[in-house]
Amino acid sequence: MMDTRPPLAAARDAISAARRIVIFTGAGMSAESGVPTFRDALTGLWARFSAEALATPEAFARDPELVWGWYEWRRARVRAAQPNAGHRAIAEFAARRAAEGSGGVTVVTQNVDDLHERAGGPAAVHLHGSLFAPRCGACGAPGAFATVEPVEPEGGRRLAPPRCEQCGGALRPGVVWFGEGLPEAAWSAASQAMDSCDLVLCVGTSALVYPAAALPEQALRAGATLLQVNPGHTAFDALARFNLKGSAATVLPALLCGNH
Ligand code: BV8
Ligand code: ZN
Repeated sequence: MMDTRPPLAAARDAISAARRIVIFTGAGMSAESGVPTFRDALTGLWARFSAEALATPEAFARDPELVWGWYEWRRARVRAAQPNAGHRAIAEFAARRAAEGSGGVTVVTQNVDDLHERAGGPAAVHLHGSLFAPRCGACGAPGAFATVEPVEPEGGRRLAPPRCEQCGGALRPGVVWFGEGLPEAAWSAASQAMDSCDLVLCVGTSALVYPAAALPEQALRAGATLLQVNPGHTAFDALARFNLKGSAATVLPALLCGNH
């Protein structure tokens, strides 16, 4: 029987009927906060590189100052950014469901920013690490940033990574680089959430990077409904029961909090 309801209304009904929801986010979630996505061309010092080329252990080994400078530039952009209406809608929605006891909401993100947390939402499962958790590249000991936060020039700069207090090795960003395995704890938490959810809401991801992109497919195989919010086309278009073609900060408040 043809579903004649407008997609937003039908999607809202599917969400209210769902018991356990996973919200799976990518770079598009933070785009309206001024954080560039991976599809956006790099600028300044890094204009001649692709993000995929810089976010590798090989690039860091070859030129640690170039790569550390890039991450410090990105961290400065995130510190200067604010959660957008999409992040806030997720936080409000999760709090309301918890208060009503109408089922859990798990946020699983590919993003290395802290905007989900700063929006007051549930701590997200960070599949690809964080810009705020440096560690020693040699002994793995957690590292710390300079107490006085440096001002990063707009176009970026080369910056020597700080030294590890334990072994003197160079600190590296606490992110997962291409060719590196994902943190075990985050992967198993995300995998369990996908297996036990009845709806997965994918927001702002191109679904190109694996193994993260395989997670919503895993939820589908476990019988969940897939709902997508993305202004563009992605590999999830064909898998989604509802495709809401719009931005995170405009669609999520209407979808999750009924503010339209
Ligand atoms: C590994 C942290 C082995 C670093 C990141 C299978 C098939 C093909 C390739 C592979 C495969 N398996 C592995 C690979 C290789 C590789 C990979 O997937 N390559 C891709 C490029 C083809 N994967 C890996 O290397 C992984 N590791 O396989 O290791 C191994 C295994 C065990 C033990 C040892 C080794 C590691 C992958 C993780 C890499 N790290 N980030 C950093 O941030 O610097 S990935 C990084 O890129 C992000 O975290 C994110 O995951 C990805 C970017 O994707 P999105 O988030 O989706 O963002 P994108 O910019 O692409 O798209 C934005 C979307 O938003 C668009 O759709 C757009 O339309 C939309 N949008 C825009 N504006 C808005 C919006 N939506 C809503 N609102 C808006 N306003
Ligand atoms: Zn060390």
